Amino acid sequence: MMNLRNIAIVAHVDHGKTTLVDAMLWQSGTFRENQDVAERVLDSMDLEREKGITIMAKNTAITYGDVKINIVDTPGHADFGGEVERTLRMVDGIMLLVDAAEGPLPQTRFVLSKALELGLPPIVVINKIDRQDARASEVLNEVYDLFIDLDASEEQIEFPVLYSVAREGKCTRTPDGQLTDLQPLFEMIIEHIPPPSGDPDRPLQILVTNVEPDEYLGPLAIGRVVAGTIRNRQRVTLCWRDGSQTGAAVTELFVYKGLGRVPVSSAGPGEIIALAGMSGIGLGESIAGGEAPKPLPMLNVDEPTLSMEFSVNDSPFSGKDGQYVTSRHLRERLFKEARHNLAMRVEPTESPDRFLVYGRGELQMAILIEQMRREGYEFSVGMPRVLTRSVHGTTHEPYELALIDTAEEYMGIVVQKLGTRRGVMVKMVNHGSGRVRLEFELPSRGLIGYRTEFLTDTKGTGILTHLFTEYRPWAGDIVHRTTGALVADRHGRVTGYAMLNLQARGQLFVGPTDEVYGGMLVGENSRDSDLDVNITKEKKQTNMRAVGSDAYEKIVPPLRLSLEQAIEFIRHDELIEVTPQTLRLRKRHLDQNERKQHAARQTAGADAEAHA
Ligand SMILES: Nc1nc2c(ncn2[C@@H]2O[C@H](COP(=O)(O)OP(=O)(O)OP(=O)(O)O)[C@@H](O)[C@H]2O)c(=O)[nH]1
Ligand SMILES: [Mg+2]
Repeated sequence: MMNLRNIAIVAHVDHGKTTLVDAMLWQSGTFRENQDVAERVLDSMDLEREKGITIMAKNTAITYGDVKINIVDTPGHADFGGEVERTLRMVDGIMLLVDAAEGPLPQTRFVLSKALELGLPPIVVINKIDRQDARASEVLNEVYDLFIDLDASEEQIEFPVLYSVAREGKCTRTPDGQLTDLQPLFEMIIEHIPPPSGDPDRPLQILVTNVEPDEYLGPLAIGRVVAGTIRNRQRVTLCWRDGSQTGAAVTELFVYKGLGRVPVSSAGPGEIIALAGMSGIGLGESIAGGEAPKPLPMLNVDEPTLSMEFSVNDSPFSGKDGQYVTSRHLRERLFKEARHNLAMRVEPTESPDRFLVYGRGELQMAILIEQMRREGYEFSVGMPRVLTRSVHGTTHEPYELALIDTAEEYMGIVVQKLGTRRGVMVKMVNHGSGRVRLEFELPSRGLIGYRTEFLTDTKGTGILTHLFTEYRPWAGDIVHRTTGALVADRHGRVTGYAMLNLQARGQLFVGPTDEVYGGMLVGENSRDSDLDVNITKEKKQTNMRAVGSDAYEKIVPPLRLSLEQAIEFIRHDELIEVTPQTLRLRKRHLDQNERKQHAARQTAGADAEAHA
């Protein structure tokens, strides 16, 4: 059997995983000396490159000496925790990266707890020791504390440690030792991560942990050979989630090499493979062989904590620039997503035009929305709602641990704002550097819509991360947005004249000549109630000379909300209209009278949803 190691690289967001994988690829001779390779090459999706974050876990493989190392790069953002959970089932150990200044953060804790549960041995890499504010030794102690906190076994706590500057592809075994290339890291992996076990002669068992589209071959099932040997052209049994089994034939068999896949004729236990011909098989299901095919335990990941309504776009501008606009299109696309993404679930509603999408967080939802609009879909989405549970007759809701890093001067406003959102401060650390680290426990509800406010309050310098912890009794009302909206009362084009008159009322979201419709949100009202306005008003011809053209220079530039900002802004009676070209905010009920009737029926607990 080939000398093999399977390892996942895990960490909190931005601690340098993808950068370290870059360096490992270069130093294992995957690229030619003068090859032109993008930085963070594994972040290959458009949205990943734009946002500078990893969204999907990805496989790559390198060879060091005569050992092949399969490496899985994972996302660090909490919303994509589902990706990490399934990834861990492919590997025999982890590289836990921790930023030498930031130390362990919520997602470090989450991924480590999942790895420890599976009994995976860790290698700890303290990265970014080149940072001015690096405090490697202290951070190592925090990592030990975290292991103890998570009830790690004796063996797990005796992890080997490396210190690195991933960006330069360098590391050292001691905090102030001489930096060398990554040889110590490769050696550590080979020494400390066990080779996969498994009998090549036993009946075949493969756990499907990913499905990737391929233009020519159709969907490829990616997974790990847990037992037995898979051969190209072989007949196998697909073991479905509902317990049923069907036959299929392997039409192509690949293993990973560098950034790509190479065809092979067979692969043994421990290999991470891609298979064509396994039509329809989904994440968490398995592929088996032999006379009496035996499925592997189904893969499950943590439950979603929030939901968002996706509906057909029924605005007057519907169908103007989207390619896919019907409820059938929406339905197929959403159900496809749920099949490929274990941390997401889709449910139909009583209306064929509306679906509930369940997920882990606002960013995860925003990424799905952004992907869909790029693919040509047009639809509406509502405000995120948390999922409540009934425990012995009382309503429970999800709680988060929120970690905040901010300059001391903004601490007051942060504490005050989170207080009104039912946050309780449980820890405060002052590193004496002018920055403080605060920990809050609060309902997930309290964080919905907070990020934008937080960034404004801390002048863009604060860091906010959070992690779902547990369900607790309902905390009571939380005020989401205290301001009302400026709502267009008719269809037409926005005029500069109308904007000049309206801008004293609040921040406008639209600019001159934008087309609006009745019921569309054109701005934020500075008062707490909605105000219907005519933003298409033309100036009377007779006054033409009274206002010179320079008056239009007084128009305050509109605030064009980003998708994330829009998601945070809308209330339960509002929607975001998403099309490939534009984002518009609107009232759910466009008609003024209908809106008034519904407003009367609103209930206090409208930001939650009952969940059995
Ligand atoms: N100073 C310093 N910066 C680094 C180092 N390694 C990575 N970075 C920077 O840290 C940022 C984040 O790096 P990534 O590799 O994208 O981090 P990641 O852990 O893959 O992030 P996610 O996948 O989104 O969780 C980038 O701007 C890197 O250039 C390092 O050793 N030192
Ligand atoms: Mg990354």
